Amino acid sequence: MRLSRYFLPVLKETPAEAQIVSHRFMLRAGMIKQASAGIYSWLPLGFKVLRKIENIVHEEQLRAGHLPMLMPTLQSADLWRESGRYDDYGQEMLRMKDRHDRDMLFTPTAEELITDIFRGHVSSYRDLPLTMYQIQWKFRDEIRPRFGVMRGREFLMKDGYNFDLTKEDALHAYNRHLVSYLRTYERMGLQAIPMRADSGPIGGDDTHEFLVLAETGESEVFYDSEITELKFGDRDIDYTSKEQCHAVLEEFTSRYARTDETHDEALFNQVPEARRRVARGIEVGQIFYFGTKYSEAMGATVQGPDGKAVPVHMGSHGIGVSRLVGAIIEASHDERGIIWPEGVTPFHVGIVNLKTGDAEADAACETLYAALTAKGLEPLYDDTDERAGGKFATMDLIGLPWRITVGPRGLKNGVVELTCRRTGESEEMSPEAAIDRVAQIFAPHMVRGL
Ligand code: P5A
Repeated sequence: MRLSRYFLPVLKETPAEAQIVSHRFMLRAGMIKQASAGIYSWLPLGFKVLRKIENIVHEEQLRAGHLPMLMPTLQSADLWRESGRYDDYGQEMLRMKDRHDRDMLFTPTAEELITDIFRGHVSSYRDLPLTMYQIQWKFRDEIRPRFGVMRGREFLMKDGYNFDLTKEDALHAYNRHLVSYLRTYERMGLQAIPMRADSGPIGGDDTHEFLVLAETGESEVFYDSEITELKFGDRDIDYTSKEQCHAVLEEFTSRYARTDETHDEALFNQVPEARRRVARGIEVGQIFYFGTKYSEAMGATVQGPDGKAVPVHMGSHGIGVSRLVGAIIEASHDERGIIWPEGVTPFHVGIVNLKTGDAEADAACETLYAALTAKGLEPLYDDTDERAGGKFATMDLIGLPWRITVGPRGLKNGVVELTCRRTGESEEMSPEAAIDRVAQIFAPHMVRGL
């Protein structure tokens, strides 16, 4: 992409309404624009990051064997009356009527709708196990929408639902989600810690939230510092293996880690004092096992091996896709702007032309741009006639992890400069060497087509 052709409405001033750093940088970098309280338009740069996050989520869900699908944002109230949640949800639910005076709602989550699909089509245990998921917009009329996309009213969620014959199988689905989530967050450059949590309006006893530690997080968390030393790494996990998935759950949940809702001071005090941590975190996902709560209320049964009808065991599993954009920025920035992890960066590398209009510099930039693009990389080429300082400030603000600087002086010696946004370190090299280096850096982070 050429910056002269792009829509990047960068703000010089810090917007007064933004209280936390991610919200400030998202507004300043022209990623989002508020449409009304807690509701945002995603401008091209922000939308690109959102799509990258979605793609990683899809890849990891497919790897775990889950089936992608899509359900509507508007639902009939009738299903929610069946489950008993129509009244429970209270003012968080946005309700409306259609022209026939029928009660409708904007989906805050989709347990009812998926259970209705299931009961309409599945009647035998032979069709189990089954896990389907979607990435779809949700609406919760939060009392206090704040911090930009972190607590929106409209937000993008990955929500997955598993259907199993037995509790044991459903717990395997739970563990499988835990493993796939660890890998998902890690690919986004995040450490998200599973913590025992409260199930709230979704229901059930078994639930973990995934928290990214950050001072600006909304949740207070209590944990054993040993948990932060665990790395998921590039493990070759067989998702169909109950033992392997269970072993990962054991490893990542055996130390004390709880949100304030489930915190137990006496248990916490058994952790050696030097390892006890009280901090704040951003909830980027939550997994639930709730057994037969919805299947019993809504008559979702299958015929078991003995011919008897039994309600299916279920769970649901969510990732805060739009919230993740903010969470990643909270975890990765400096005073000048965002520092995107390689896995989610909107463009892989910035090209800064120090002297737009200089024939040699222009030609070198064009060659770099074409060669990077041919390798499947996405460069953002600043071909504007802004002065060099302004170009660097914009690149730093929007957070591309790598920058290639091209100027007449370097070109005389046959070199360009490759700069790492995170460390600030620069190295001179030939344009060809810079292209190869960038291609090499991103090789493990190229999101394959779906
Ligand atoms: C699990 C999937 C559920 O709704 N039903 C379907 C279950 N879980 S949850 O924890 O309530 O939400 C899942 C994730 O969505 C994000 N989230 C939000 N993001 C931005 N703004 C909000 N107002 C908001 N509310 C929830 C969180 O990351 C949460 O973990």
